[in-house]
Amino acid sequence: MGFELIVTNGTIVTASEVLSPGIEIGVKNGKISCLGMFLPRSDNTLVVDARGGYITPGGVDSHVHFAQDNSPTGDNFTTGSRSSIAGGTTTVIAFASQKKTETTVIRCVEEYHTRAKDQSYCDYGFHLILSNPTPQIMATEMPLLIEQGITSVKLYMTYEPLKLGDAQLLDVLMSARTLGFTTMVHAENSDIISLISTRLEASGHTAPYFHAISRPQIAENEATYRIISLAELTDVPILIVHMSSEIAMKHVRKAQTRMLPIHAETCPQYLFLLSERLKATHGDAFEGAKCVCSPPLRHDPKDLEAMWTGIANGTFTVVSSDHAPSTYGHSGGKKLGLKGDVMRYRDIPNGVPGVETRLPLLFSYAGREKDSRLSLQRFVQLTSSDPAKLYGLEGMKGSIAVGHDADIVIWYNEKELKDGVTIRQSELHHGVDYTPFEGMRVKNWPRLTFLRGKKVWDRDNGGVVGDVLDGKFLKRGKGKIVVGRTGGEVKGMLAGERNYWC
Ligand code: DUC
Ligand code: ZN
Ligand code: ZN
Repeated sequence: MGFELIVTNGTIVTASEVLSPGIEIGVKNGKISCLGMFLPRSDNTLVVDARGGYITPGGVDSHVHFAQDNSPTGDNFTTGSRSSIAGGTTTVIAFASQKKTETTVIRCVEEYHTRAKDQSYCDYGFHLILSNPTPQIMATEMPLLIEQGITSVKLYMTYEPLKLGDAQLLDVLMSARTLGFTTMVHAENSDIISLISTRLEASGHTAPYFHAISRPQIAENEATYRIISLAELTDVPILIVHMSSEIAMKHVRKAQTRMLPIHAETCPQYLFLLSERLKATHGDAFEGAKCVCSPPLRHDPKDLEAMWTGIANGTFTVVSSDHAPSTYGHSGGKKLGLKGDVMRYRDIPNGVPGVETRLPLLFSYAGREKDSRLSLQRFVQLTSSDPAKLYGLEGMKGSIAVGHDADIVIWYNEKELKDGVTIRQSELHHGVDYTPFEGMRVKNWPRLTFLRGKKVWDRDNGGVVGDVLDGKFLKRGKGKIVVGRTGGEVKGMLAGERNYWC
């Protein structure tokens, strides 16, 4: 049998190369089986003309929230994954979230499987949110989950219903050391936020804008330094999610310079949006609720600039969307923070949608134009290949290379789309009723998306042409360390001192 699909006449971008335009992709059984020139066609080969556009790997969005209990008006797997493929993302890693009252995680993971199975347009995996990491769970249930392909956890240092204290964080890190799962951390100091919030509330400062005032950069800074210290103490790799401030990012940079395996993630909202977006607009005093996310949007364009520097200089390993959707117009969504005329930012569900806009926003700044901020290869690293490595999908996802799943995005030839695309809620495919990026212009958009060799998105001919039965659960292996290494000595400790207690 020949190739079932050949993609021709495009420029393939990988994490390390921009290949010559003549190179074609040959696909067999849903996998990339050949990269070469003048690949042989058979009668059964579908030849897709990339029309001189760039070809990148399907996006791997390693941080999305679909079908979570705490955002009942947001996206389920069907709407969230539909939005994913329309924006070129073919793999998402969502969350199965343990409640603090639960003394098992098996039930919760099973429940999230039922929320996704046969309801996803793209491939998916789960991270486990651990809010009650009992010794029993860590000793007996985590090994089972790892066998089942759930090889990462998210820990919170803030939010009463989710947060772990330092002793609990250390216990989980010690388990990660033994079991090898990847640990993601939401780093903000809970007590700082709580004290400021109580005082803001007492003085009547409760409109959405005060969300940003209640979570200053110092809260992110302190928690970031603390979790890096705990990770260094236990010699365990971590990834700090959704970073937004330069002062916190500098701790990561410094740790990486010391070769510690500290990874970091940022998101488009921290590259493009400022806290002014939390203020009243369009005559709607509450509209800022649409941009309530945590950490909050920061105040100064220099804050955005700093995140772009982290993108370019390698501090960030991944750019995820942190798609955390809550409908604005629904009383169970963002409007939970509005009781009659009274606005209360503490009751507004946190998060912004963005799974569909992540790739187009970042791709607009990738390349060699005057206004480019990252190379095309770095775009691929941040959005596909490095999240795949970090979360145990290496060899399967995130790369246009032989043996990988044929997850492929074909962008427009720039001449075809001279004016770019203006982001409009009316054109997006998620289940929420707004986008924080409304009206922003991007230079390009995925014209075609393929999932394991099947066309699932064709912007000019039918839009979403995939099916909810296309997406499959990804049994992930253990993640790789992308930055730094374990096994280093700790400042002020004797060589091998850890062996006394580790
Ligand atoms: N953390 C997330 O990861 N997403 C949304 C809100 C939050 O606090
Ligand atoms: Zn978080
Ligand atoms: Zn999140």
